[in-house]
Amino acid sequence: MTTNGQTQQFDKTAFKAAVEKHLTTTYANTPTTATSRSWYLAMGRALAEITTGNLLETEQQLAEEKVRSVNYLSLEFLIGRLTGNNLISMGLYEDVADAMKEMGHSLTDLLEEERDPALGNGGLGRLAACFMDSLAAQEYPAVGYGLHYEYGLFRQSFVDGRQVEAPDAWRGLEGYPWEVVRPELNQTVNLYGHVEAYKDENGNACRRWVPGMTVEGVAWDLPIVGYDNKSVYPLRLWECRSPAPFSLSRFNDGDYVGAQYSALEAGNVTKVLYPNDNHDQGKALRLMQQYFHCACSIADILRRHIGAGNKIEDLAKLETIQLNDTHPTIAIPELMRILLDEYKLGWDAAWTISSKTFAYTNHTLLPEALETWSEALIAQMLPRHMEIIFEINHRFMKLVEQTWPGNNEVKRKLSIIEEGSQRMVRMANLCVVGTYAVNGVAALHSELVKRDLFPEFDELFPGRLTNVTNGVTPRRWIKYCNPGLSALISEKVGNDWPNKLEKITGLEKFAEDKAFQKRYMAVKKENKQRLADWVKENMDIEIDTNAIFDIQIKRLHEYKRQHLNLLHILSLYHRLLNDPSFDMQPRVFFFGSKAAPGYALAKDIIFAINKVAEKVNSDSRLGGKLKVVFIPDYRVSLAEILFPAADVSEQISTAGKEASGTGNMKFALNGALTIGTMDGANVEMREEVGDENIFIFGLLVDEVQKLKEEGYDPYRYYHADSLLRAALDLLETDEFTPGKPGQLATIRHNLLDGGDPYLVLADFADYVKTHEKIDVEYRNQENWARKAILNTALMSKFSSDRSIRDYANNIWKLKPVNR
Ligand code: Z2T
Repeated sequence: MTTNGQTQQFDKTAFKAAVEKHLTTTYANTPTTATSRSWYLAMGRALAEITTGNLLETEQQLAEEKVRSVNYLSLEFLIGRLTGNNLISMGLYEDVADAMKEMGHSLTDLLEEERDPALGNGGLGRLAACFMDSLAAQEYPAVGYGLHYEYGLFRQSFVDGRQVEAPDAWRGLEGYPWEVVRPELNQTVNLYGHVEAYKDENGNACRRWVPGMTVEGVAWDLPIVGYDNKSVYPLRLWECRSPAPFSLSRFNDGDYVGAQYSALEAGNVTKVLYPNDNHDQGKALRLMQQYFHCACSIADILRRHIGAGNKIEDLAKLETIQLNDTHPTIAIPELMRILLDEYKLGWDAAWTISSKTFAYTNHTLLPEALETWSEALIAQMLPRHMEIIFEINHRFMKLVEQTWPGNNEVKRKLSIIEEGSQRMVRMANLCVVGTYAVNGVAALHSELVKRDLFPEFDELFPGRLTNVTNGVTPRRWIKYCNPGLSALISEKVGNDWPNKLEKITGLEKFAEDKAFQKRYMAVKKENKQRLADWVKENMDIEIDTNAIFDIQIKRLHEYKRQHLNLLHILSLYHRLLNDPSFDMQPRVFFFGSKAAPGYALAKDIIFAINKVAEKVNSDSRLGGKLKVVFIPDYRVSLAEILFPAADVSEQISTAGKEASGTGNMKFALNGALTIGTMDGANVEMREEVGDENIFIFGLLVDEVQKLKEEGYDPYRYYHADSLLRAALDLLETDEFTPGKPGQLATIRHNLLDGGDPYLVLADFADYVKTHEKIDVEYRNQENWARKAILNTALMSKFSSDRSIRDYANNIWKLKPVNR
């Protein structure tokens, strides 16, 4: 361990020589003619030399010491740009800025050359990235396993207000400077074929998979650099390649284009990230991605385990495997298959190892996001795995029978196999049965997992269902993205808060300090200016930093209720134009959000916000009081500008629908006040900051349920509330789409005649009232400053370092290793 600051020996002369060497030999450029992009690439490569060396050292030490490690399996890692963040973790930010300056370049400009590796959709993928950062910062031995998508989440642009998607070739032509290919770690993955019965040398009846085709898994490592220490852990991403892009046996049978290999060229498997957040699309290629990911990762875990001289029987002692949602569930039957068919263990021995190795995190209760795969599809692509799933279920059904004799209803409900016109495998049920721990991601969510999703499972396996509240890394989400606030914090509480966030509580006593309030608000102003400059430069919209910056940035989904925000904006528009007695603080409403390409209503909401923005921003009658800015192509690198600039954070999901939320935490840490429902982690944030420092509104979970049971009627609210009526009716006019009335009407129609499944109208009045309170509170700047400071000061619980310690202590039983 080192004390704060530079953890690497830094030799500036040698570093400059390394950059120049990469510039000339790796990228074939000369210092006099090279573009900024080449300089960034060369600098990245020179830095990656250091981290790759540390990665190998860490790897070797952990293998020698036979320490227990966690393997984090996730189909998504939304890491964001690495260069700036790694420089901070290495303690080299200033030194490298200096070195690059001597070579004629500004570090901050060079950092802008990096494209975001967008290997995730939203919260789930970003959480995986924060967790890797916290594992490394605290030196919990870990490997992250993911997929090396050729194209990450699509790039978004707006054409006449509508979302248009373009492919995201994140690595560029030259490749990504931080990644290193590890050919010695390659794996072979089997697919299709059939299962064969045979007798082994002792005459025992055995089964084995005779695959129909094989593909190759290529390992790429990205370095996860520990903050202020020397550990570097791998984020290992598998790329699928095809040694022979077709089935050899089929080819020999003359059946070259076997119908079942339809979608298939192996090169397709890791081509693109599926762009759905909180939605299961059920495509065969996605199942293939999932299996490919699991097969490579499990094989690599076993390679490390056996390679270090350990016995297979000790797997659960030395390795634990965390499944990030059900996406990598197929890892369970895959490990079972290897233990049974390759290591020849008996069922019970294999099951003991497997079920003590895996743990599962649930991230949603939304029914449309709960994965099921058709038995027929699994049986075709992975015939041996389907047999094993049946056997797991058969044994599990016996346990259910013992517990509730003769109760077929409960069997039908708990079964891993869902009966129906076509039988489906319920991946969440398989996870609960096949793991030693299941956790939700916030206290409320974990209660609902127990109460609504798996009530009988909680009885069957007492103690298995638990909670680990999410968190975010203070390195990226304060220190790196908000240098002004970071300097202020360090001045008051010392500079070791980024990996000891409890220290930040020390700010509490400055909340009333007028001088501190001034400086805190001055930092906020600078951050608002940085965002305003970005908006001017990229969107040519003028905004006033004296306005309240009110921000909603997250994936577009009905349950997140961007349309509730829009209705509020329409109500303000209506009042400004029609009610002479109405006045308000100037406000700018910011949105940043991508819609899944196939989600029509989500795309309509984007279109509506863009159209309203166009009109509002150019309407001189509003006297500059109201602006709406929809930031295109929202991504991690833009989030780094948006969070620090916010006054108000919108966390307005229907109660019970947002499992946790993590953007809510980033906002509050950076001193924005939350307007939010009693949902997800908002509940715990309120507990920490106190009811006076957060704006809570809307129905509670039980009230939502009750209202639905009583028969919710959106028209009741429409008829009773003239402001709501005015806002909704504006959507039918051509006010925002001149000459084309009705272009925005789908939203109104969905809310009034579509049953308003997320109770937007039921929460509207309270939402408007709460915004009025915000308006009043903001006018008193000292009052607002105090609340904002208290938000920063009282949010230390939400460091992902604490989340990881919870996992390590309560689930993984993992100890840190100090190097
Ligand atoms: C996702 O981002 C989340 C849940 C999912 O369930 C899928 C995706 Cl892609 C399958 C989000 C939750 O919606 C959010 O509340 C939570 O904070 C986040 O995962 C991390 O736990």
